[in-house]
Amino acid sequence: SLPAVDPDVAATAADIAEMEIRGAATIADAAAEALAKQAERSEAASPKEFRRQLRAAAKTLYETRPTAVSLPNALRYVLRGMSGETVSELRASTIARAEEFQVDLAQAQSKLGEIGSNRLRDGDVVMTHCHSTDALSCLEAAVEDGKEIEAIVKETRPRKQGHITARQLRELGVPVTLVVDNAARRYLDRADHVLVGADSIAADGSVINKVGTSGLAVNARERGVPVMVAAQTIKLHPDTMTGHTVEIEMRAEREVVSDEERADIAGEQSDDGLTVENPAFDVTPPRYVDAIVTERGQFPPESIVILMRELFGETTGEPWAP
Ligand code: RUB
Repeated sequence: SLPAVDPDVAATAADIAEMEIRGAATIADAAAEALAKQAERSEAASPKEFRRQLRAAAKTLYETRPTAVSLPNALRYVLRGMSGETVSELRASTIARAEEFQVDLAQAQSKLGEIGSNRLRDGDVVMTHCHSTDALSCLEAAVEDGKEIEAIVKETRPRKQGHITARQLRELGVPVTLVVDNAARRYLDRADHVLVGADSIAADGSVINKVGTSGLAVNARERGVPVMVAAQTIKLHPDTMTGHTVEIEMRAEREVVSDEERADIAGEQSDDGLTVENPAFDVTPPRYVDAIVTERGQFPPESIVILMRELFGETTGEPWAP
């Protein structure tokens, strides 16, 4: 069994599980920082003990939410950079590697933003779903280039991440129309692009993102509105190259109905026959996606596997595997 983790690591894990820390890139950043904290605080007496502690921290962070591959990709990146013969060398290399990861993540996001902004023209209207820092980076770069952009922001039930998107777009000076999810198809008439992020991208180019993305993409295709996915390469899911499918997180029913509402729906009946399901993500097939924008350039979804092989070709196993 693995040793206990630093309280700060446990707190970060709890924040990810409860979505105080959320969104694939932000989760990855927090996970790298937590590993650095574990390294910094470690009082391990031997290199072996130090490695065991770091593996335990990685496992605790990994077990929070299953869908965003940026999390295991971040853990793997940091743990693979752990090197040295002594505890102090291991500590220093882990901390440096985590920092490098965080710097690269921020740089990749701004590079991706510049690339993605090339798809947006002056006067364009963009429809968003959920809250994606990668997607916002594209909008921010377009605004910085002096383009006038308007946004139609889907509320995104049940957690209303659309409110975060709306607030950040207003901070950029972008006019925002906030709509309930059910109004999306109606408002697609006014949109020049659908722009979303991703939690994972599979080898066949499928995009795993906030539930509702797939329906939005199908409707957008029907209306002729191009769908753009902003996703750093850390969102590429290496296991899908060998046929693994991405696990879709099922969250608590209380996010959808309160205990009171549930009792009200059940009425006189026993509530055994009432099921409330709350999948947090869904899968958009590649044929509904026009472009995946990464920090390495834009790709049609069907060709993303080439980039994936180049970047993750030899990646296998769990992030904390020795
Ligand atoms: C967040 C979500 C975001 C992606 C991309 O879901 O689906 O679109 O994580 O975000 P949740 P980013 O709110 O359940 O975490 O571009 O910031 O990585």
